Amino acid sequence: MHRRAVLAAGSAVAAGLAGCTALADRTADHDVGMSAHAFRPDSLVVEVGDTVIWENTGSRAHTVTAYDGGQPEGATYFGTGDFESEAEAREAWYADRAGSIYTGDRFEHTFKVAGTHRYYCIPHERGGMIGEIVIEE
Ligand SMILES: [Cu+2]
Repeated sequence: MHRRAVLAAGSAVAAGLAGCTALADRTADHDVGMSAHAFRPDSLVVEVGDTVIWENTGSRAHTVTAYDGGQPEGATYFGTGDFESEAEAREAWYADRAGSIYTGDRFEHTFKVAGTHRYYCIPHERGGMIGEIVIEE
């Protein structure tokens, strides 16, 4: 399984209002990229306390949206946009595409609970754009 240290990403983090940075700031690395309808890799193993950085490396708009029922006990919702739950994120996306990230945009989340965190892209879920982040102790 793919495993790597996550960079400290000082500048990317500081610049990242809501976890997204502008195209011009694409100097740091990312952990999960996005093609037309897939997260790459679709499964990533990191450790508790690690920050995972997604980047839209494709040309379509995507979301990162955690499945409410797909998180380990005690884990909080994560996803693009400023939402508190999967239901809220879905509603906002269907209303006006809120929560979308575009080519070069980033999203990051620091995982504090061990276990498997499942997520998907709202517009491409049916096309199989589903991923998981496995957090090890
Ligand atoms: Cu997508």
